[in-house]
Amino acid sequence: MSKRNPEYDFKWCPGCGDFGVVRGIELALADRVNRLKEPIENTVLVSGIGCSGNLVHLQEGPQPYGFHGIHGRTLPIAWGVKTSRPELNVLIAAGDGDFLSIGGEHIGPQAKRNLDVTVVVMDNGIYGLTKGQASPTTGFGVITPTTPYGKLEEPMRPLELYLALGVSFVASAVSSRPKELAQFIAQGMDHRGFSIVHVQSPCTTYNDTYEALKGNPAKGIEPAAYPVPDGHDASDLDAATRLVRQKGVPVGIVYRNPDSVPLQDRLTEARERTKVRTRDVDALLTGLHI
Ligand SMILES: Cc1ncc(C[n+]2csc(CCOP(=O)(O)OP(=O)(O)O)c2C)c(N)n1
Ligand code: SF4
Ligand SMILES: [Mg+2]
Repeated sequence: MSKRNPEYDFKWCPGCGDFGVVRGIELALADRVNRLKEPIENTVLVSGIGCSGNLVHLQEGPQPYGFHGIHGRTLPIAWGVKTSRPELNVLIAAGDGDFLSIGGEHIGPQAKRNLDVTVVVMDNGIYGLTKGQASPTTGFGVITPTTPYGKLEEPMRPLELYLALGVSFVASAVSSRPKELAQFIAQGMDHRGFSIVHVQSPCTTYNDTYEALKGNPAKGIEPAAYPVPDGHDASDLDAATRLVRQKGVPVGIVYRNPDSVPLQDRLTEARERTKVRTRDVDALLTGLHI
């Protein structure tokens, strides 16, 4: 994507949380360009399918390369981009359905490889584009077109899942605070290894969670979102796990593995070893050992 496509007529609904996410990404990329003196074209933004996936067409201002992928397969696409062009900064934007449901099987392997990409998960607790069906993060008992008698499954707890799978950087954010979100995304992109910024991004049409996240004292609603406590040690996996098991939505850097070794370093090291073996094979083939 070199400029915004004027023929692309998709529009988000008024108040959709995804507006805050797109702003967060724009700010994080502008910061990266300024700080690292890296051209914005060095970033490839891979998105999935959903209201969230349309983000790739809705960037304002200077544009990264964009790849509007297929549902649930942002990680395989990003893996291909990063392993063939390791010098590129690869950023992913995917919905909760896309990333955690159809695409859920890809998270574990990429966490174990420590693929050096950053994922921004846009969690509205629903399938927005296809008109409000239940997603993995939809709450228990919630009525949707696919759960007319109330959802029978407990909601998935993505932050716990990421930590259990070995994701080496995990942040949690809300879309209504795009500047803060931008800082988390920037830190995720700076991290060498697999980073996920999980964003609560309310769907004003099918699952409006603004009030639940922010709270409303007049109605006696406590805010679900709270800042990660100052004393939290993000390098401590046990502390991170305890934090995400608490009630509510922590906002901040949850975990950063200080010993993270990205896949690219392992590949480089493996190639060094392979070179030696190739020389031996060459020598055998040319008869030099005989
Ligand atoms: C393989 C495949 N299965 C199903 C669909 C239909 N589909 C498109 S978007 C979507 C769900 C989107 O939900 P989510 O990823 O949470 O994104 P949101 O729209 O909420 O941002 C589904 C089921 C599809 N496009 N491709
Ligand atoms: S349906 Fe929901 S997620 Fe999709 S654009 Fe509208 S408010 Fe946003
Ligand atoms: Mg969704």
